[in-house]
Amino acid sequence: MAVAPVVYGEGERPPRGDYARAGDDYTCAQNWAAYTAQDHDTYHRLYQRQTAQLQGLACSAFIEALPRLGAKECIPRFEDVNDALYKATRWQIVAVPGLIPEEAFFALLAQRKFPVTDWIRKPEEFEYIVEPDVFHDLYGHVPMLFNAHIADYMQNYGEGGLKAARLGSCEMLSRLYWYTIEFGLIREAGALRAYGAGILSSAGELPYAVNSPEPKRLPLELLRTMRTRYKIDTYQRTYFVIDSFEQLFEMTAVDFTPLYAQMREMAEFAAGE
Ligand code: HBI
Ligand code: FE
Repeated sequence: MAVAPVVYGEGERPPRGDYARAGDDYTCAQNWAAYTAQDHDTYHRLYQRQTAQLQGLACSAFIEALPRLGAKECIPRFEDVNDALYKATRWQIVAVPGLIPEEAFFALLAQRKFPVTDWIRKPEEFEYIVEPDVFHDLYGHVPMLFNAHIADYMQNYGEGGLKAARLGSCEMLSRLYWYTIEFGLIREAGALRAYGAGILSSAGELPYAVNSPEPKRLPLELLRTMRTRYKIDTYQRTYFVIDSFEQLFEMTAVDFTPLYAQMREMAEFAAGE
């Protein structure tokens, strides 16, 4: 296994950062029975707080699909989520112990499998957590996988990622993922709305990304986006905006090979430039 097992604290269930329980593809069993009442309560409270502020901030595809996740009072069983998700877009979710290496991540996406971290943050991390946990992955990402265009975009991204890895251009492609799937904004009937999972699963960044006068908002453009560095520990300084999911899908359904070559000759942009 490429990743060294991380030591986890007593009483943390499912064990956080224990990669020994994962297979070669980094997937593992969710072990739903091991969640504590406190784990379920944390999920329920995060779910309620975030859902209460979606109107006027989240895109309509997200709001419409959210109930299809099923349980909100407790962490859903992944197999139940899959019953609905597979029927809708032929996607499935698979449990993973946390962040996994890029190539393993791309390989799963290429098979229409989205890796969902199975453990949940501790109550003292309610406001903020650096790593993805089950709330971010499930609540932030999975509703958008019910959208046919996002579903296809994500599979393309996985295939493109495997190719970028061969071409040594993963970093550029990771930026596109970051500024679309994680922090993307969309214009709906003239108004800005969030579709990126990092925004949709954050109580503070959701109103900030959509309404604050502080950050820059630029139209999504492949070269500009892939040349822009990003922040992982603060709200974003720049957001990229699409006009429709069709536009995102069409823009990215091209061969990136010449773009990577072009970008190597070009300067990068700082996060808020
Ligand atoms: N692993 N579990 C998990 N979730 C992610 O979102 C993730 C990952 N590994 C790599 C990764 N994202 C990024 O490098 C993407 O740009 C590929
Ligand atoms: Fe994410």
